[in-house]
Amino acid sequence: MVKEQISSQEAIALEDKYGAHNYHPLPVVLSRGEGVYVWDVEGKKYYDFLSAYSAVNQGHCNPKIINAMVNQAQTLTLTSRAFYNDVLGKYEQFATDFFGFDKLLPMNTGAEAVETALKLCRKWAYEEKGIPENEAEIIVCENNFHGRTTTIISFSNDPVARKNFGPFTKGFIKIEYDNLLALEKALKENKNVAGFLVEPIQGEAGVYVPSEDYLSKAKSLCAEHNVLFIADEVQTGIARTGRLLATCGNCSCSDKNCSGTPEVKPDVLILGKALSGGAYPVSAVLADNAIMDVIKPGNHGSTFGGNPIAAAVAIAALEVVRDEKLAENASYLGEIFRTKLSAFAETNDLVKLVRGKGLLNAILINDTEDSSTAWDICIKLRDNGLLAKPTHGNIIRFAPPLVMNEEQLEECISIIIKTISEFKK
Ligand code: IF1
Repeated sequence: MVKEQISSQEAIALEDKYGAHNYHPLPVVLSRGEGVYVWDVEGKKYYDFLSAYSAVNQGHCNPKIINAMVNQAQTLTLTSRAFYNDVLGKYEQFATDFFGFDKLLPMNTGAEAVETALKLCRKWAYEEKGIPENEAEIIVCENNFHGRTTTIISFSNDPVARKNFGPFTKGFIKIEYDNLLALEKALKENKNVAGFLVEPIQGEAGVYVPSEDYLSKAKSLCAEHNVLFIADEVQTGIARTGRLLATCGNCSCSDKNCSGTPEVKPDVLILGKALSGGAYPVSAVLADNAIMDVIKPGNHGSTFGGNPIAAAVAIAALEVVRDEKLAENASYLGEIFRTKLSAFAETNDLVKLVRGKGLLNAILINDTEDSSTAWDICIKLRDNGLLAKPTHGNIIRFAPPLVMNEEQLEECISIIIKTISEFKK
C-alpha cells in the first residue's frame, strides 16, 4: 500500500497515543533526508545540525552506502553466525586494516559494543592479568554517557537515566573527567583495576573537550598499571572530530599535519553510529590478538551481529569517509564554525562560550540549566530552517553531516547568529 501522507500533527498524535514516551522530540516531523538536508512532511527544508547524534556523518541517504545496502539486501540479509557468510570476513579485514587493529568483534548498537568491551576487558583481566575472578574493577568518568543498558547506567550519574532501574551492576570506580591525578590515584589505590573506559570528548555531558595531553597521559598511566585503555568512540569516531578517530590511533586519514594529540592507540576501540552512516545499526569492538583472543566460541554473540548487510554497509560507509576526506573537511569547517561563533559570543549576552573539535561543537547558553532558553532557541532555529537540540539544559550541540561544504556552513552560521541575535526570552 502506498504510504499515505499524514500531517505533522497527525504523526505526532500517533506517536503520542501508540508510542512509549521515552523521548521528548523537537516538534518537527521529518519525511526525507538527502546529504545535509532533511524535509518535514509539509515539505519544509532544513539543515540537519544533529546528524542523528553523529550517526549520519556521511550525509543522509548517502548513495554509495544505500546502494551497498540495497544490493546486499537483495542477495543475503542474515545467516546468523551459526554459518559463515561471504561478506563478514571481508569487512573484518577491511575495518581492522582501516583502524589498525588485529581483530574486530561485530555487534549492532553502541550500547551492545560497550557491553562487549566491558566483558572483553573483564575476561582479559581474569585470564591474562590474573585478577581474582569477580574482583575486576573498571574505572569510568563522572558525567559519562555510554548507553542505556542496566550495567551501563549502573555507572552513570544521570539521575534521569538511573532512577528506579536498580539494582545495579558492581565493579566500577568513578573519577572526575580530564583529571589525571584522579586517574593515577584510582590506579594506585585499587589493585584489581582491569580497564579505564573513557569518551575522548564527553558528548552528552555537553561536548567537553579534555586537555590536549589528557588522552595520551591517561593511556600511559594505564600502560604503567597494566590496565586496558578503552576508548568509546561511538560518537567521536568516524571523522566527527576532524580526525578518523578522536584518539587518533593509527589514523588513516591523509591529514598528516594533524595537530591533534600524539597517536593514542586504545587497547580496545568501540565504534557505532556513523560506522554505518546512519543507514543500519552497526557497531564494533576492535582490539589486538593479545586481548581479543580471550574470546572463545560461545562466550559472546548476537543474532544480527556481523550480518551481511551490516558488513556491506560498513565497508561502504568507511570508504566514503576515506574517499571524500571527511575528517579533513570536518577539521577545516570546524575551525571556521568555532572562530565565527566565538566572535559572535563576544558580542552577545546569550552565548557564554563555544567549544568542540571538528564538527562536534556546542554553545553554552547564558541561562540556568533548568531554563527553557536553549529549547526555545532550538524552536526558533527550526523556524529558520536549521535543526539542532539541547543536550543537558543550557547547552546546544551543533553536529552537521561531515559532507557539508563551506558555503552551506556559512549559511548555517548566519542562521544561528540571526536566530540568537533576534531571540527574546
Ligand atoms: C539516547 C548523544 C546520548 C554514545 C556513546 C555509546 C552510545 C552513545 C559515546 C550508545 C549513544 C546516543 C543515544 C541516544 C542519544 C545519543 C546521545 F550523546 F549522542 F547525544 F544519549 F548521550 N557511547 N548516544 O553517545 O549507542 O546504543 O545508542 O547505539 O539514548 O538518547 P547506542
